[in-house]
Amino acid sequence: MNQDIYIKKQWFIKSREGKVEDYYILDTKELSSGSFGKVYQAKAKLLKNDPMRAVKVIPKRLIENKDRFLQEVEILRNLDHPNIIKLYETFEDVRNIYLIMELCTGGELFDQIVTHGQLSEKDAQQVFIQIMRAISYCHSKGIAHRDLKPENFLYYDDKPGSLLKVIDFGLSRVFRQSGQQEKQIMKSRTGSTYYISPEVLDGQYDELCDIWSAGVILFILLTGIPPFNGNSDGEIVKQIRTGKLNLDIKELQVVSESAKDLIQKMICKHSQRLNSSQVLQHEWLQNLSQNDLKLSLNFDSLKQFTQQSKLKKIVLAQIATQVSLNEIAELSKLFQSLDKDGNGQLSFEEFKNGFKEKKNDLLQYFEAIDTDSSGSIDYNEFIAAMMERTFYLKQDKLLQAFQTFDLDNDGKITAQELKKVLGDNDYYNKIDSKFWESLVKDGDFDEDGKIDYLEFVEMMSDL
Ligand code: PIT
Repeated sequence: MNQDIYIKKQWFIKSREGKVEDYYILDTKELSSGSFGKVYQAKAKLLKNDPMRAVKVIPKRLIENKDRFLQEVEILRNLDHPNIIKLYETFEDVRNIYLIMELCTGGELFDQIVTHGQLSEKDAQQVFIQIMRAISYCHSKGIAHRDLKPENFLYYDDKPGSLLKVIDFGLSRVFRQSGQQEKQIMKSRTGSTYYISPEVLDGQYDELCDIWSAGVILFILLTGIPPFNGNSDGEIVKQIRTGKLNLDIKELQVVSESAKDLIQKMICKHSQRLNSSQVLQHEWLQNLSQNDLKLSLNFDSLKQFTQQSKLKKIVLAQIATQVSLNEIAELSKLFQSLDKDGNGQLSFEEFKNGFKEKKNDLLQYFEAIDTDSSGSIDYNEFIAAMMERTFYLKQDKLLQAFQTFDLDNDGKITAQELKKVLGDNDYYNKIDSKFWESLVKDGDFDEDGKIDYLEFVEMMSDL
């Protein structure tokens, strides 16, 4: 089996310099005006099947430190989890930076709470486990959100059981508030004071501040009221600083001891607080009927994937970065049901459980899917390996993929272009030019040293 390709999905989430209007039609109506910039619904001109996207338009004048900002966007590019908003690509023009993202149409968790007052314990569990999975995944990557609140969780659509997605990742700290100095940021949006941990108020914190905020969200999910309240931000802050959590309220009388125990272990002194994997292992989240979908991994797709040429695997990884949840709903559910500890990555053990029967050589297949050799299978790697042929062979998918690699738009992919798309990193910088030429050979059937679109389609369909 080929071990010598190495793929990171963020290489395919491009920053483009072309005009955003050439690729997307932006709606005039705002979806939301979040912190720093407005979000619009948009339609991708090139995509047929699932063209709707959300576009966040960020005026450059609000960006205080461009490098820092781009670093944060890099983080978003890097994140790969079903409960985190997906970034497809970015654009930049003279005035703005545009983040092209997955479109969520199901509304904010905040609105659900406002409409229902409080949730049943069962519903709260379903919501909360998704929140914790997203947090746990981020913390495992060394990233803290720092501004968790119900406004920052969106439902993907309005079907029952819809996925919840975190938005606004870490971007908030790199912005200048119009007319204000930093530090105000956490308090600047209505309501966000409720969720701030005492350490953040003191200005010295780590990722456990997210656990505190999540604890406050859990409290609100179960009771409909915030644990620390007051008539002004100042009063709320005072309450938070006392650190006294009152669980002796009538709204909590019907709530299980187990849930209250968890809240207490999240909203507490930093030194006593659970970390995200401990929260996921807490008994309140254990008896969740993992509605085991009775799905299992399709061994044939897997086998097919591992036998593909290197270039074809690379292209499949690119296509996987651009699909939307609608198109791979079943695969996404399968991934989540296999991911027992909910950290968003499949270990070999978890992967093995996905097969009905015992299979030989599974470790080899596992390693072939793990194209960044991280030792576990990421969400995007999983999708790339398990996508159906009939799906990735759709015209618009192939054309979009081709254009990602055909950088100069001349209708041909060359070794230099492949190097440009993949090669700007430590791994490939060390590799000599023969490698890029060998990649081109995977699809260059007329041996002219380039891959044109027909050859590309031929390669992808194994004709
Ligand atoms: C949607 C729908 C919507 C808002 C968003 C996405 C916003 C996403 C977002 C906002 C950020 C950020 C990352 C993602 O940093 O109403 O599909 O500020």
